[in-house]
Amino acid sequence: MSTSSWTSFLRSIASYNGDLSSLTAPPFILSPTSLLEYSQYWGTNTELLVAPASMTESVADNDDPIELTRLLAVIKWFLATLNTQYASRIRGNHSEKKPLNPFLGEVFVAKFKDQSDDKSLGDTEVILEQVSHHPPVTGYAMLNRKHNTLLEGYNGIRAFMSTTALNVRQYGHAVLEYKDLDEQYLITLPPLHLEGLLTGSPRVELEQKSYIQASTGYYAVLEYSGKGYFSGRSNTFKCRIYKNYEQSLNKANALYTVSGQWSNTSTIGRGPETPSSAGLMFLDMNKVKSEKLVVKPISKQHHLESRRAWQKVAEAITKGDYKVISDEKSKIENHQRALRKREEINESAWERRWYDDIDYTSEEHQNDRYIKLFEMAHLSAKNVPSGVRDTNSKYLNVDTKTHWRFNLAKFNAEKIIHC
Ligand code: CLR
Repeated sequence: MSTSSWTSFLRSIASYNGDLSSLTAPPFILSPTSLLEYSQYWGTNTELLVAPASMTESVADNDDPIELTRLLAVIKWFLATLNTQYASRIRGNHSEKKPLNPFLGEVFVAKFKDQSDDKSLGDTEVILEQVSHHPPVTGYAMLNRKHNTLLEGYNGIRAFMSTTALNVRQYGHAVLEYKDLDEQYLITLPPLHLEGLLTGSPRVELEQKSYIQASTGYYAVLEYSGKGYFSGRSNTFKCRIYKNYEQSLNKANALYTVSGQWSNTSTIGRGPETPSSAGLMFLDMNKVKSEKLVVKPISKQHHLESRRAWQKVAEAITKGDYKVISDEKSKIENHQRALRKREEINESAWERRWYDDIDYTSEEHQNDRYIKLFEMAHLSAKNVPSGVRDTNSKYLNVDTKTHWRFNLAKFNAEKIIHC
């Protein structure tokens, strides 16, 4: 990579503020993968994902209520997804690149195949759809039919530049549901930034907090830090678990604290701190199993499926053929522009395939279970950065409450695009 082009790229993004689609990057930091695919990593660890589904009274091995045991199991799974979403995904080439900017209606479907000997895990279907192009918003669902478990949510990315980092705020949330237990978990998406821009090796560091609110009342607060904050290590976190949101107002009420590195090992202890030496091992990421993602061959894919749609661009990026990259990208962009134009003339809108937009202010949603979870955790259910409190004065005047939600019935009725 030439230093001068890197420097001029940095200069060009120094004042950058807004949506990723308008960020133009030089070819050497382009990734051949669509940003849509980045949501697949919610589903990599099937064993941890489905474990809580079979945790009923009969497996209790201490005096804790089983609901608390299940929340701890959900946290294990969550830490494993953080690792695949933000760290292990790039382990091979060590730094982040700029993903392809998904077009409206782009989809990615695949299956995490059960590789266990006794086939007890079941396959997890991955169902991703780009529900908005500008700003980019992805709808995601991970469906394990064998364990009647569904994770679904959406993710809108906004980014702004500070002196040394690209800061990213995620709009949206995830909801994990164990249908047989009628139990739900609302999960907020952590703020993050890209470090290492100045040295040309960008990597993600999570920051601030994210929350997990269980329908059982239990509530977890995860706090993130990087090098030189709590400790000298990157990817550090501390997670405190409380009986409910009200109890969390005083740290001393924490039932358990888990701490360590979400990309490596973590320990657990009772109460508000984990004694670093005496803590009990909570999760060793090196021992977490991942299932294998099986994607249909490109020749069998529909033209809206990511890898087929971007095939020529991806090949050109791998070869470093800048002219073909830009020609093939323009073809996709022009086609999208023509579609939008036609919709405008016909006064119609692009029909989302498997996701619905849900307005929380509308009458029909007043008894929505998700709204209840937002209320329990005192989180704003408006269209604000994920994890913002309902009392945050900066966002009090935001009046949109539109969220995206997976519609299983639509997916089951799908005739053309299958995992
Ligand atoms: C997308 C949603 C996933 C988690 C996730 C992981 C990595 C993030 C990505 C999200 C958004 C886009 C992202 C990426 C890391 C790098 C990339 C921030 C949040 C940016 C756009 C790359 C910019 C490239 C530079 C060199 C400027 O669940």
